[in-house]
Amino acid sequence: MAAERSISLIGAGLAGALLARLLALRGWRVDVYEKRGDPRIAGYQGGRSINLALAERGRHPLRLADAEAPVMAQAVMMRGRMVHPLHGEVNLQRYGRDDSEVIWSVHRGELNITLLNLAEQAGAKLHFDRRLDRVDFDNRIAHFVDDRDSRSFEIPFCALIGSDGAGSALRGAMGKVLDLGERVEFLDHGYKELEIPPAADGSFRMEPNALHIWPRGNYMCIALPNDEKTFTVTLFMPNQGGSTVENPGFDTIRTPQEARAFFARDFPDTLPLIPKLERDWARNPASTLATLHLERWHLDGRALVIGDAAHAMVPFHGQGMNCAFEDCAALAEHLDTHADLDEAFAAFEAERKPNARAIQQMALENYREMRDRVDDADYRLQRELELRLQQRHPGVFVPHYAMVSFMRVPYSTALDRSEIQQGILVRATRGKESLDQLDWASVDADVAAHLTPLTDAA
Ligand code: FAD
Ligand code: 8RB
Repeated sequence: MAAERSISLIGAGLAGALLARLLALRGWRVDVYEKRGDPRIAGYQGGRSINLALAERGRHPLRLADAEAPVMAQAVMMRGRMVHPLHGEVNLQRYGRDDSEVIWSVHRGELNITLLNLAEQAGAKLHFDRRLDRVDFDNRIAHFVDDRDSRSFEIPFCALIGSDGAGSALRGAMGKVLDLGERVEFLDHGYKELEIPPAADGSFRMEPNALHIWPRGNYMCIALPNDEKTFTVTLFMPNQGGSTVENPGFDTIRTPQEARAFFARDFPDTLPLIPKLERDWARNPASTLATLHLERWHLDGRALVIGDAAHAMVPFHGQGMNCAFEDCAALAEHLDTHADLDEAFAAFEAERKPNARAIQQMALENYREMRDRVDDADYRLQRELELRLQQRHPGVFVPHYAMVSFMRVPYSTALDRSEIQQGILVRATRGKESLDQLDWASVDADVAAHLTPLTDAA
């Protein structure tokens, strides 16, 4: 039945555009409704950090959609963390063993446009300036508003998929007819973005092939390269500081001038790189960070949420988009293999919910690591041991970062194994200052006792 293979997506962001492409390629009739104007005409109105880290998990769904090559054409390689200590030398901590184990910085606006064009080429119909307002699930009618003139539209649907981001309107509508078990966990830290423009000669002002980190204990800055030779700097710190200058918060830095003084003290090497610090500080608001937990992702076969709409997470593993892209590939697969939508949505939820949970937890944990641990001696010894154990036990001991960023093992598997491995690393290095002091026979025995070979989703 033709109408059965018809689906309406809410939101033409990263997940919506990719899913539209995947489903249209598989012969579905796809309509996508996006509240904003067409970014290909209007100019990109993102208002968000313009670069994102793309890892293997995100690249694979792009490959399935024949979208990898145009995306990678504008990507900048990031080989590792470039750590900027307050005192001491800048140093690169590689993410992987060689240049095949890296992550990539991609421009959000360009990525979105590339995917929209490919979705359209595959036959998906894109409808811009259509904001989902409310849904009559009984009669299967969705109500949209054009925010330019407040006109409203009633559009019938077979099934709705909410790829409308963390503030999902579809999730809101579903919540009115079904208890979704929604819980938002706010982090008491926020973020603010600043820009490093190109140098006078048009080149990058720092090493481009790295993700820069300025760890400062309870807060940090990071910077990702853009292909137009700029960097986006993001400052993460508590929303509320303490009473002393040692505990800054967004509330204790009250003016752009105080922001400059703060950077001069804590991030002195960035000051000459951010010429418009005061302007950026005043212009870009401090934004909040949160994890969204949702017990139920679908309303029988009528509606489903994916991506940030289902499981928004804090940014510290750079996996929000990568996870959303994995969702798209998984959903396309389930829609192909299940005869009815209710079953397909339920199978998708069962597969993805534990994995979303796992990456949400790992993302929270990576904040402490980035801001506070990367500079510690015991941490560095554990990383050194991790690499040695990877060589001694290939395919058995696989570093945490590699499982998350270079492989496609389910996030829940990565989390379980990382917890076991962390135990091994801690037991082996306790009281030790160098790997020379290790009792390798007992470390190997610990590995053999707790880990089995890891099989990647090939
Ligand atoms: P979105 O990409 O947010 O798309 C939602 C779309 O729905 C938007 O186009 C929106 O306009 C539209 N919409 C919203 N409401 C409605 C409505 N009522 N009706 C119609 N349309 C609507 N992830 C990574 O993997 N790596 C990174 O390095 C990374 N960096 C990030 C940096 C920043 C500053 C931010 C904010 C996020 C970052 N993320 C990163 C996370 C990533 O952006 C998200 O996880 C990803 O965009 C989720 O995709 P999505 O399609 O679910 O939502
Ligand atoms: N959302 C990233 C990593 C892990 C890096 C590492 C971390 C900014 C908002 Cl904070 C962050 C990572 O462990 O060495 N990979 O990719 C991206 C990150 O922040 C992005 C740019 C970001 N995401 C709201 C702000």
